[in-house]
Parts: sequence; C-alpha cells; structure tokens
Amino acid sequence: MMTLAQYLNHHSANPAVTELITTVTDVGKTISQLLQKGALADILGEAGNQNVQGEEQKKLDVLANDLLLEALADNKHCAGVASEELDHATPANKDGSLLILFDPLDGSSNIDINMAVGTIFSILPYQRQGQISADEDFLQAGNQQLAAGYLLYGTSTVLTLTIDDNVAMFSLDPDSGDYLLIEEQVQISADTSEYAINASNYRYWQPPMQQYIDELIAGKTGVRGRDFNTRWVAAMVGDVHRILCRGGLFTYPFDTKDPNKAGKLRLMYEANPMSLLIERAGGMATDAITRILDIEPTDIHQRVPVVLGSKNEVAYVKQLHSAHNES
Ligand code: AFP
Repeated sequence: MMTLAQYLNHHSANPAVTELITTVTDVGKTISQLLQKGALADILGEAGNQNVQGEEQKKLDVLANDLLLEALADNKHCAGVASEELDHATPANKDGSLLILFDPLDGSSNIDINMAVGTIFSILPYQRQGQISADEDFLQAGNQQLAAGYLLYGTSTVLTLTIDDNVAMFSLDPDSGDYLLIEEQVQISADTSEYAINASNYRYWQPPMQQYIDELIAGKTGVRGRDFNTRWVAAMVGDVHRILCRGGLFTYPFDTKDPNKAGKLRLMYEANPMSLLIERAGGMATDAITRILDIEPTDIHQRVPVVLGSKNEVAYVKQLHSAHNES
C-alpha cells in the first residue's frame, strides 16, 4: 500500500506544503497515541481556562494546540500559525512561504466520553516573505488554500487530505506508524437521504431552514416523498467524514441563539478546509447564500453558517433560502 510520504511525492507540486503536512500528520500520531491511552495519560477533563471564543478548554484542547504550535514553529516553511484556541496568530519563520490554520481538537465535548474527535488544518500562501506575519496575512478566502485536511481519531485514525484536485484518505497503521492510502479519489453521491443537524437549535433557525427540516421529517408523507435519516456526531470532523464516505448533508445554520455570532462554526479553522474537501469530492458548501470558499474573511475567528455535503441536497437548501429572500 502507498504511504503518505509516497503519495505526497507523487501529488504535491510544492515541497514546502509536503513538509508542512508531514509536520502536522506527525503530531497527529502523538495525539492519536494520547487518545488511545485516554484517562491513563491524564488527558481527560477540563483545563480550567477559557479560549478566545469564551469556551471552556479541555486538557486535550490545550495539549494538542501546544504540540502543533511547537512542531510548526520549527518548520522553516511556516511563516505563521493561527489556531482556534489562540487570540492572535503566532508568527514563525519570516522567510517561510506558508501560513497554517488549525482547530487542534475538534469536537471537544466528545473527548471525555470516548467518542470521535479530530484535528482540522488549512494551508495558505504567505504573501509577505521576509517580514513578520500578522493576523491580517491570514485573511484570505478559502479558494486560496493550497491544501486542507483533517485527522479523525475514531475507531481508527484516518487522515483525509486534498493537495491537488483529488481528495485522498489514509489510515494510520499502528504497527508501522505509517499513514497508508485507503482511497485515492473520494467522491460524494449527489443525492442523499441522510442529514446531520443539532435539532435542539430548531427554534433559532430562519424559516427556510425550518421548512427544509420539516420536509425531511415529513419524509414520504410530505413533499419529498421519501424518508430521511438523522446522524449527529457533535464533532464536525466525524460528520464530514461520514459524508465523504457515504454522502449526506451537514448543517450548522445561521441562528439567533447568540445575536453576536453568525452561527457556531469558524470560517477559517473549520468551514474553509472542510468546504475545500467537500467541493473537491464533488459536493457543495455554502452559507445558504454564498459559496463558503468565496467569503472574504474580516477576522481570523469569524463564524459562518454552514450547509455542506451531497450536491443536489445542498443546492435545494440554497434554493429555499433564495426563494424566501425574494418573497
Ligand atoms: P468544539 O469546537 O468545541 O470542539 O465544537 C465542535 C463543533 O464546533 C463542531 O465540530 C460540531 O459540529 C459542533 O461544534 C457541535 O455542536 P453542538 O454542541 O451544538 O452539538
């Protein structure tokens, strides 16, 4: 089977990108080992402080963040690092040609209950080589990403990656310690009967999203004429992985729960890298109006509504929003 190193040699036109991905995925091996030990490694529970988003940090949020920061600071190609857990981006090597953003531990509420969590990353070009990087350098639309991917720490550890037009999946072999290629050209079915939502937020959603979910729940007794099924991992990385494996729709839509936030998910750490993977696998990703990858960010921590997955289903959600906005 092809190793990640061999795959990168064949598919990556940019050696700096290859080295950065290698650094991230090496840290992923350490995080995977820590998760396997769980309580035995004293990694469960609260860290006792809040992150920049005002969320309680878990011990593993902090640990994963520190491990990635430390490893990336030593990478000569890395000009700066932005993390969901940190107020501001951290400058690294000013002569580096790349910037990296990551959510070190996605799905924090799953850590203590032995459920799937992940690490999500996004690589951007650095435009001011030779100068110290700052937050503003990261404010690039998702369509500028040079590579993106995630590590899913589930029953096995899986790396999903896009560095060219393809999306590839690798499984971490616990015996050799190598990531081995398991799927070279991931493609999502255009239609689906499976959707992922946190339904407890229904009352905060806008009418077109409520209408869409009402139609799915009505199933074959309603306008859709067939039944749908719900799945929710509470870690975007798990839901996106399922969609890449067997199709589906995932949404964390605009809601009025907190008027200061346009949804829960972060554009730069979650929505952009996942949208690149989904689009390259033939799916669609939108905030219900605009293509996520075309959103020009104004803040590294900005939030965005997300609807992504099987193309025809996402297009239908978008159509309901357009019709509502025009009426
Ligand atoms: P964390 O960023 O705290 O790990 O939250 C995970 C997440 O942003 C995303 O991965 C999930 O889809 C979503 O939150 C789960 O949200 P609920 O808590 O509303 O289920």
